[in-house]
Amino acid sequence: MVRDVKPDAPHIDPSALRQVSARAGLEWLGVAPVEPIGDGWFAPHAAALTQWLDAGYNGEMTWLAERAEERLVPRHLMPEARSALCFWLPHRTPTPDKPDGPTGRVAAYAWGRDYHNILRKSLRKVLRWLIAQRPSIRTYMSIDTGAVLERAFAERAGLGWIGKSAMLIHPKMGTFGSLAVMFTDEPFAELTPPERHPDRCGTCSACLTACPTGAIVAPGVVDARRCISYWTIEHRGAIPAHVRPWLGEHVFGCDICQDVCPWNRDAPRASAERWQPQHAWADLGAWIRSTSDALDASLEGSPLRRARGEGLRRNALIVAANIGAHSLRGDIERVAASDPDPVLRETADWALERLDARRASGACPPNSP
Ligand code: B12
Ligand code: SF4
Ligand code: SF4
Repeated sequence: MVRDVKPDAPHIDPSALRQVSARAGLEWLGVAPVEPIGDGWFAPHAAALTQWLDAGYNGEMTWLAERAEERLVPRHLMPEARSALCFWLPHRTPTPDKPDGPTGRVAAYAWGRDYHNILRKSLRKVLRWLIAQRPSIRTYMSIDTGAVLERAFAERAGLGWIGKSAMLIHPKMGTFGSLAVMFTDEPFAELTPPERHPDRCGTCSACLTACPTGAIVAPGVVDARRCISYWTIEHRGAIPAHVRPWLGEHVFGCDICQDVCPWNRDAPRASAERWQPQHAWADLGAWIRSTSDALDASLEGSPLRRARGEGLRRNALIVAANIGAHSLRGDIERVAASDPDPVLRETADWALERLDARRASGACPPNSP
């Protein structure tokens, strides 16, 4: 039985909620209804998740399957949930110039401070205000890591549509934004648009064509096992040899399907002041020479830490080989000879072989970096 808002509860003013969320630094707020048993508008999203998991597209991200029940039926996560407040935080700043020397490309969401922390702070401000309006209010917050299909709610809340790249596309802000969802037991029906946002991909298929690994296996469906983002961020341990060349120069994440999207062409950039893009380009040599623990510690407060020090150094070794960074040969040899981590030693051996092969094939001129 669905519980209604308590009769003694004062009604929360929806326009005031909008202002509060804007003051908390959240660029857009939309509200989606949470269906009683995860059906209604949510049903095709639930079906898409089931098919996706059945196909094994989650790779080794077993945590997605383990909490599938809550993703599929949001009220299993929070039985009293009536609405999902969906927030959008743009994160793309102007691209800093590529520095000299061997560098790896980092996905835009990780150029500055960890968006999880920024969103958490902002959402807490909204939550404090909600509690002041109705002390009995119940909420559940998901900032990326909750068992919530965030894009599905954001789409229903009118923030945009899910494009063929599987990205949520905001008509003004494009795709370079992070999402957060807060379930509440307040209906906020006034803020819910009557329908989902129309799909505006039209005949475009630029993302499908541009994805270098064919990871977008159908419109809106990404096979993580082919996605550079998965291998460089989520995968632990050795990256299989056949996958290593796929990384190209991508040392953490991948933005190719977003970079080619026409909806990003005129999208406003987030303020560099707020985001301070410090990690757009990774100094491969510095990462390879560092110890894994020291690298990890130096990245406090950055989303790069998700891959851990050893994962970042593994990626750096692969990218160094992919781009033919011969100047790093000595550093790579030191990892191959004496790094305590067997995965890194093996990856370094592979990198040295690949550098040799590139030079032998004439792919790298003698004076390459
Ligand atoms: C697991 C995960 C990944 C995995 C798997 C990617 C994937 N497509 O699922 C990997 C590691 C590969 C990944 C990569 C990236 N991710 Co990610 N990821 C997630 C996470 C944690 C869960 C996503 C999930 O549940 N996937 C399961 C599949 C089934 O869901 P889905 O891909 O969203 O598919 C939906 C639609 O496509 C739709 N759909 C598909 N077919 C059909 C058919 C019909 C009829 C309908 C109605 C719907 C439909 O239904 C699905 C469910 O809604 C979310 C955070 C969250 N809690 O939601 C972030 C999230 C989706 N990622 C995000 C980002 C930024 C990225 C990257 C851009 C990072 C980067 N630069 O490297 C890439 C982009 C890759 C891509 N093109 O999707 C953002 C997306 C923001 C946005 N604007 O959309 C999120 C929301 C994190 C956040 N809080 O901001 N990610
Ligand atoms: S993030 Fe890169 S590898 Fe993954 S789907 Fe997009 S273009 Fe393909
Ligand atoms: S690149 Fe084209 S097809 Fe892909 S998401 Fe953007 S508009 Fe849609």
